[in-house]
Amino acid sequence: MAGSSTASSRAQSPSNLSSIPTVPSADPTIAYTEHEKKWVAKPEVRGLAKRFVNRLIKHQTIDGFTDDEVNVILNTTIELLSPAPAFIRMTAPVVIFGDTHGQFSDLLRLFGHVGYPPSTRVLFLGDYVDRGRKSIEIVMLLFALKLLYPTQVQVLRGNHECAKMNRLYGFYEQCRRDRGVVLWKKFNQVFNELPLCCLVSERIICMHGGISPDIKSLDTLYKLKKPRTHAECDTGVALDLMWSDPAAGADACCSWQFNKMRNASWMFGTESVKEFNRILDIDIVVRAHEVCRNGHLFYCDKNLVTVFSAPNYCGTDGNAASVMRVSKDLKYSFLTMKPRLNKNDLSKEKMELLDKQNKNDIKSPNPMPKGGPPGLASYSSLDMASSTTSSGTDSSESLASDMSSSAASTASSSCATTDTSSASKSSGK
Ligand SMILES: [Mn+2]
Repeated sequence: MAGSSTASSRAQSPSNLSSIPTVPSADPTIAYTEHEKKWVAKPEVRGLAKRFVNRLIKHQTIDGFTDDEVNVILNTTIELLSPAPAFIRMTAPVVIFGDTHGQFSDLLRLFGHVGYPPSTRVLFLGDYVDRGRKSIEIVMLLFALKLLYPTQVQVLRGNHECAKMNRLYGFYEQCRRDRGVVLWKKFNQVFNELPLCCLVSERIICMHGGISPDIKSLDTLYKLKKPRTHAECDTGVALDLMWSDPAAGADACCSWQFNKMRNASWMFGTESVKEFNRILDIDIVVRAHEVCRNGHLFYCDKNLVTVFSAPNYCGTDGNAASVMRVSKDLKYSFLTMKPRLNKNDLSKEKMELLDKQNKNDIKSPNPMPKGGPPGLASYSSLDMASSTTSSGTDSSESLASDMSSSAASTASSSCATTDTSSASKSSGK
């Protein structure tokens, strides 16, 4: 990782950023996009992938499939993804999902509202595994859909798609219990092949964590290699894309500071994000990685938005879940699934925290009242209540997710609101 002095000196001299003479590297996304367009799984693998999808959607389980069959899906996913660069492109319209963390029934509920591939193009920002109880089901559904519709499904890597994390936070235990450790290792081989960053229609950049002081141009992303070892996951741009966070409140005026909350990577302020968007000539950063009370939250003068798609995270957090819909003409909106909370299940501390977050949200308008980020054609905010019902009933109530079942399907062990990086204690610090 770069030292903080490097970052701050660079941030203080923004003109240096744009004047670095670089010979543009070949854009690796072009070859990969062509590869994906032509790629078709063998008929028997397609048939198997369809059976996985059907069983998962209908019965929320892969019981009945052998380990060999799971391996066929995983090996074919590796075959499809190994030529993928760390940086990929997609074209809107697309629906963007944040963290899902093993909350499989909640993911199905969101899919039920936005539609499944291939009719809906989807981009996932990582953190499929750990915390919730159905991590295997989430990744198997996403990989099977990826094999069936390669250009309609993109799956980025989150910090939990690293063996060092998912050994500790639930995925390993689910694999060991349900399928065996050999399969856990195979899942992590697939995770090593996931891209880290996606540019949507040249205007919206997406990743799991956030930006990096070491990204100086698109060229940096063209040259980025997928991290395939612990050491590679724990350094440089790859680490930052999976781990960094925007700073809020008083810290938002700092350009870059060590991310103490994660014990890894950076927290970045408003000016850093604006500069990043300016030098890359993009409109907005879309990232996940942090739970939001309302499912999504704008930061940095609306130059960045966090999207989080696991409602009532861990069965305790009381948050809503959002997905971000980007239309063909780059208008965007959010579908928000509100948790139906049983306040008796929430601790006094949690209720106070939710009340506090509510007040903070008023300071950071969300959804955005008017205008929208510079460069985007327009902005609209729809929550699921207003955008998907036509009956005129109390839609927020009717569309609230059944949090009692969600809570029951998540890990009963306590979990933090955000990840703290035990992994990153060894990340070169
Ligand atoms: Mn994360």
